[in-house]
Amino acid sequence: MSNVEYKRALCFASHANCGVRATVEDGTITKLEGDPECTVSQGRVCERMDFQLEWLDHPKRCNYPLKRVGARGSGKWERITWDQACAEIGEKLRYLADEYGPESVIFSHGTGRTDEWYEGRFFNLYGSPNLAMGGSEICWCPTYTNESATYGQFAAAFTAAKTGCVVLWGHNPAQSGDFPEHWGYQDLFANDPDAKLIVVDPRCTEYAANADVWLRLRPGTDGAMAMGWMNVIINEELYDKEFVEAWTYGFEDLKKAVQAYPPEKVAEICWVPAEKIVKAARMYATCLPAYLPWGLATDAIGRNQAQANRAKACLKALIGINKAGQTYLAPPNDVLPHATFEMPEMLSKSQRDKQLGSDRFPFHSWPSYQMISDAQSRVFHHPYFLSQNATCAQNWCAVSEAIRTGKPYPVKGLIAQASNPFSNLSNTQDVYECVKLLDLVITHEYTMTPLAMLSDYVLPAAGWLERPQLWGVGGGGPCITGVALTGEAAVPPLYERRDNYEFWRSLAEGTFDEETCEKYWSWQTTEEAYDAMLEPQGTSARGAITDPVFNPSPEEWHKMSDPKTGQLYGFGTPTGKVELRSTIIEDLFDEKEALPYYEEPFESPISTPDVAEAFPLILTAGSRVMPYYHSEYRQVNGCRDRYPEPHFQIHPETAANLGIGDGMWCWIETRRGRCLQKAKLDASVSPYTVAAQHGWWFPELPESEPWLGGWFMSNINMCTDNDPDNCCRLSGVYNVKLAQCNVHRADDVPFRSIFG
Ligand SMILES: Nc1nc2c(c(=O)[nH]1)N[C@H]1C(S)=C(S)[C@@H](COP(=O)(O)OP(=O)(O)OC[C@H]3O[C@@H](n4cnc5c(=O)[nH]c(N)nc54)[C@H](O)[C@@H]3O)O[C@H]1N2
Ligand SMILES: Nc1nc2c(c(=O)[nH]1)N[C@H]1C(S)=C(S)[C@@H](COP(=O)(O)OP(=O)(O)OC[C@H]3O[C@@H](n4cnc5c(=O)[nH]c(N)nc54)[C@H](O)[C@@H]3O)O[C@H]1N2
Ligand SMILES: [Mo]
Repeated sequence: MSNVEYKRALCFASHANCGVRATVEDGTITKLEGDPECTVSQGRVCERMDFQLEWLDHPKRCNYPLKRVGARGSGKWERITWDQACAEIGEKLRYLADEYGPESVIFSHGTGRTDEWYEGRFFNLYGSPNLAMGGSEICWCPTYTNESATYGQFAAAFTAAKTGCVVLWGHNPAQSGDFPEHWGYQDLFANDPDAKLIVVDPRCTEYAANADVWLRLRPGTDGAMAMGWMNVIINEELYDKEFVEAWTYGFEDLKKAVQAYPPEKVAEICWVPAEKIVKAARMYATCLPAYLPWGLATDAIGRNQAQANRAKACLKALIGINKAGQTYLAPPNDVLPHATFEMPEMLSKSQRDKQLGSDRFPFHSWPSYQMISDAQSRVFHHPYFLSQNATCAQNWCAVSEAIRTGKPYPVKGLIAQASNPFSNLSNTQDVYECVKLLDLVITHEYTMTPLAMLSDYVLPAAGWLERPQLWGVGGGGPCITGVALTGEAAVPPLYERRDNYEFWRSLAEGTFDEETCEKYWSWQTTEEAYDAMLEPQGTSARGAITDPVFNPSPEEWHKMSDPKTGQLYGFGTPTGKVELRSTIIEDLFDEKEALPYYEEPFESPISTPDVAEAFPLILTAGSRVMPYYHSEYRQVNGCRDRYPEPHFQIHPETAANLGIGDGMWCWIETRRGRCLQKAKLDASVSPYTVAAQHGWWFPELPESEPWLGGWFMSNINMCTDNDPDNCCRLSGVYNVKLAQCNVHRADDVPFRSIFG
């Protein structure tokens, strides 16, 4: 008789981290299904579960440490041991630190698929401020920084038991599905079937099709739209007067600023009728509680990013913060944020000052982290923001410049974990050229990504089924609320794979002296590390599987007093109020930047009419599609067979004018480059917009130059931009969402010979 066990895991195939029940027979997983006992996801899982077992032991998985033996990109490797790999890498890292300074080594960090604190811990100990080249710079962190500057924290989203109105602004949970947005909305609308729905999106998403108001705005004009809503809400006195009077700073200044954005003018900018703008603004301000969650689009639009997000933050504040079902900030408590495990205090001021891009773009780097953290420390007693965001944000444009020019100092080494910059950073041709200029590239991966193919060492990563998992201690709100939910490894790591914590611990052993390792890397396993993290919450890695922690959250806690100091909490900003006029931004820049405003995208029919002549269509790039996750699963049959090719949406009239039929392969081209995708005729996008998918490469192609998995072929980031002059002026955030493009049929490409 076989020995059957059931393991309770959390799926890390996306950020939703749903509970999964794994059936393990004689040490082999035979079935994966939603875990009905999971308090959060309650048995729900998405279609990605269908192919997780195929991926666990797929022929394209990395299983052993590899060292490059031929020229970079030649595809020639030698299998070595972890000990040898880490000893050799450690020696090289010590050499780079001695010769060029530890700041010459950077880190590539993708979307939060790991716990993140261990990479911060390693880099803070090593002495480099450059946790670089990551997705987070254009994802979530921009909103996090803006909201923290505005009201001392990022808005958590865990209290919405009731709603009068939901606004999906540049956010489509029907395809992006991240917790709590997607699962949470189902519950929200189930509780309040008459709740209003407003969608601000250039495409007709599943939610837009059912919305009370759909604002099909011109991509990148979000700043104007938010200012327009505030114009209506303030002039018609629909805002929460009591809250605004008692708890905001700079209202009169904001009132003046929004006068420049009457609905008629916003209609002209955004290409949306004025009546619809007014209708949406009134609905949002009067159907309370109204909930406006985070959405990626405004983080990723480049130039106007910071001010568009500031405008959104002010819009949230006008209807009141810390009320059930609205923007809610997790309250102060004694739970250690996981960011403390990064040990930001180990990085000296002089090394922090060297962070690439921080001189030109101080609003997304150490100068702003420090100011925001100082302000927060009155309310929160831990270095909350400081460490959390230092690991997330980094200026890809500045990194690229430093690699190319050696200024302000040389960049020589790159460590990448859980990230595929060839698919996900803007201007991929630049990524390719920059990687080739580096002396040392190390990748910890599930699979041979184009970056892995160009690496000196590739280390095999254990996936979520092969390691314990911890959810909720990371992120902006939860780490302060003290939510903790854990899962267990279903099986031990296959082959010689090691999990993310073990990777850094192994690398630390090769790099630092014994004393440092004993002191700072004493936990032998991930489980031991999680035990230490969860101890202050009175639980352990195993304990929180069956008994997760959820701290209660009082409403309007900003009116309460700190029991330790007796002081009123207020908000964690320099004035203790919600700063509609930002004193932090004013100190970092000038008076003009302290209030939100709209600025045209770096390329648009208005800002660059000459460019728009040659590239008349507006590209929006990378709207999510299920079940792909960025560049993942292109080699997994269970997924690829169902969704074999990249597509872009184009209006049938536009397509007809260009001689393009449904399903035809086309070139999408911008000033930077071009890529191939198949046309999907779709009347729901406007005739002037095309919406292309991101994340495409072809792992079935050779793993050596010139193919390198076909990173350049259908990759929309061949078309996006990373020129520092075109980035957000405050934060340096680059643009992965939009550009001016043209589209034409690709009759010249021998698809059959490439795609089979
Ligand atoms: N299936 C799948 N799910 C995912 C991911 C994935 O790769 N695949 N990635 C995960 C990650 S890391 C993230 S950050 C989230 C992001 O998830 P979302 O926040 O949902 O982001 P997107 O799908 O990129 O875009 C949301 C919507 O913004 C619209 N949009 C495009 N340009 C603009 C604009 O200029 N203004 C406005 N207002 N809207 C615009 C798009 O049409 C799209 O419908 O998804 C997560 N979930
Ligand atoms: N044009 C355009 N570009 C975009 C976007 C867009 O909307 N448009 N979205 C941007 C956004 S929001 C983000 S967050 C980034 C995402 O950027 P990335 O995070 O770089 O995206 P992925 O393709 O998911 O790459 C993750 C890699 O990590 C590996 N991996 C997954 N889990 C683990 C793990 O636990 N350990 C290790 N060692 N490896 C693991 C996977 O195999 C995969 O190769 O892309 C950005 N790029
Ligand atoms: Mo993201």
